Amino acid sequence: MKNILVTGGAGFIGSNFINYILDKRDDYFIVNLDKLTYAGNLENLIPSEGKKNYQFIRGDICNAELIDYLFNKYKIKFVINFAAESHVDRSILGSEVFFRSNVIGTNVLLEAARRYESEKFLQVSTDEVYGSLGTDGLFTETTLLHPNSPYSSSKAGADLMALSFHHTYGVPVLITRCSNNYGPYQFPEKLIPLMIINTLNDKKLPVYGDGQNVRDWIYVIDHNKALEAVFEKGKPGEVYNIGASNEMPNIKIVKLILKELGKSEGLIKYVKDRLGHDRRYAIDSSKIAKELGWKPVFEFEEALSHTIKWYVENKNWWNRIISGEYQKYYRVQYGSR
Ligand code: NAD
Ligand code: TDX
Repeated sequence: MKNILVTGGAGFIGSNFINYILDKRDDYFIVNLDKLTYAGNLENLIPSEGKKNYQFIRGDICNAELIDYLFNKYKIKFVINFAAESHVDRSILGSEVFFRSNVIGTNVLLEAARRYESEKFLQVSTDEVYGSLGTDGLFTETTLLHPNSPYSSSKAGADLMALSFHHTYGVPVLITRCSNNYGPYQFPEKLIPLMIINTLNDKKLPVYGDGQNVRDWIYVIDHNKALEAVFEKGKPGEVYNIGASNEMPNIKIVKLILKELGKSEGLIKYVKDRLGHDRRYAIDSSKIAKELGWKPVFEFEEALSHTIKWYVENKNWWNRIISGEYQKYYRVQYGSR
């Protein structure tokens, strides 16, 4: 049995990961530690609830005493760190919590991993640490770090801290840098769920700037399978890029969503651009393909259509977010909507 501390497992990618992995493996015992910030939602984990190899704990990764207690109590030997403040616009509105959770929190986990001689520490990072690309070229694992937002700089800081723990203390750190994810359970502040829900509610679709910023999209289950491959077969001290070679300008995605839901492009509203908005991300994931045999399997338009269907069928999930107790968080929005 592998006793694994998964942090941030009530968020979008972490909950998809736990549901996916526990469905498949009974040799993992997962302790899911999540602070349940606005982005954490235990409803995401209903498929895993009650499993004997799953335990949820509410708490903060910055709480060193709690982390020590959990490593001790559950004999933790493995860590997968998803926990983070993850939204770029929020980091522009206020960066402190990003530094706290993303940098200090990762440091607290690394210190525990060092003391308890962890066998693996997987840091879930992002392609945004590389900064922005021009019209051509791809991010590789050796691209220099050039983070541009408070969010991406906090993630880059965490990556560097993790690599230093590998170099200095020999903590078996693995780092993954993935491109933009989409799929079920994504909090509707991010582009795709926000546009789907606004379309369903006949609300305007706020497209930043000229809509030509490019992101490289990957379905969340492809990301999770890549994380599984890195966790099982990755080489400590290495960085692995993860992406599905699916570059797309934002406006094209917005139009695809409108078409799928049979609504007019009249709903599109171009709004003030994001400050410091990165122009283009695109990932070269040939290293993980070559060394670990992972490749994405989901085709974009089909998986997007499946995602739209999920939001259509799970109105209660997002209605509780956009109305009621979560509304004050949902409304913390950047720019003019
Ligand atoms: P999310 O915002 O949906 O979820 C983050 C989770 O972390 C939430 O459940 C929240 O409650 C928890 N959390 C936040 N601060 C915490 C703290 N101090 N202690 C404990 N729990 C805390 O984020 P996501 O989109 O699922 O992203 C997960 C990870 O993947 C992040 O590290 C993010 O940087 C990275 N990532 C995301 C994407 C993407 O497209 N969403 C792409 C690449 C990498
Ligand atoms: O209302 C919007 N209008 C708009 O045009 C929103 C929310 C976004 N956008 C644009 C900004 C970006 O170019 O869409 C693109 C995607 O935006 P987000 O969904 O906010 O994602 P991004 O900023 O690219 O960051 C995401 O991918 C990398 C995640 O939030 C990060 O956690 C991850 O590391």
